[in-house]
Amino acid sequence: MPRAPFIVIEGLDRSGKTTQTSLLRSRLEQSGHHVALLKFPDRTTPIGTLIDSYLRSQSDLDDHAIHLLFSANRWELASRIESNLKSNTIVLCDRYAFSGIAFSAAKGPPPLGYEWCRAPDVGLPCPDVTLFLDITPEKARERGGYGEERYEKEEMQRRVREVFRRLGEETGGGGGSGGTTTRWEVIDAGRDQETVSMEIWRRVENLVANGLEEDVDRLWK
Ligand code: T5A
Ligand code: NA
Repeated sequence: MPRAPFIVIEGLDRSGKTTQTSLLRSRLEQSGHHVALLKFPDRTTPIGTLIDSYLRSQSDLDDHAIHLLFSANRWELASRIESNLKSNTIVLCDRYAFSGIAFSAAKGPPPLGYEWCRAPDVGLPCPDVTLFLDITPEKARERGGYGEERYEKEEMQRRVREVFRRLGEETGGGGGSGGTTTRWEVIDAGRDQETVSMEIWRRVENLVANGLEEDVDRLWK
């Protein structure tokens, strides 16, 4: 029996990830699928509470330490992702390891280094498709404004976008360092919600209808 797909929605702050994951979830449920919706950071777990306090600048943590907490927050849910997929529940995820690397690698000084940032997430369940919502920092700023949380500064977002571009090339292309292998789809998220949501549906439709025969892959392994 085929298993359900693991779908990740990624992107810069304000690119519309939460809006689109929610629209996609409704559409999937309306077409009769079981869906488990995850969001990273998951601020509800004990580790998530530390992350939340850091993001709201209520606590300070060494850059390395917070990076590892973000990754641990994903590992907390790794087995749940796998068991859902095996029992034919689609896992839909709002941000994943790619955000973890992009935001930490864009920080500094001193820089943490791309390879160092990637290491703790090696071996996590690999998404079958990652939909990257691409938006310019200027356009993102028009939506509700930056400024409330730690990373919501335009220059930071510009650097984050560059790291995401590298991740897309290396991970989506199947080449680069580490074997994997997610299908990486770039979507212009500067358009209206309905247009973006129709395009997302077009990119997942076949995957969702057919399911997958192969086991869940491991990220960068
Ligand atoms: N982070 C995260 C790390 O550093 N390491 C990690 O490992 C992880 C997982 C918090 C921060 O944590 C960092 C990255 C972040 O800086 P978060 O909790 O996901 O991450 O951030 P949120 O604040 O919840 O979400 P975002 O700011 O990223 O916003 P979304 O989800 O991309 O956008 P959304 O859907 O909430 O929409 C934003 C606004 O735009 C409007 C919406 O109505 C809303 O007002 N909008 C549109 N407007 C016009 N046209 C469209 N197409 C629109 N779509 C949405
Ligand atoms: Na969000």
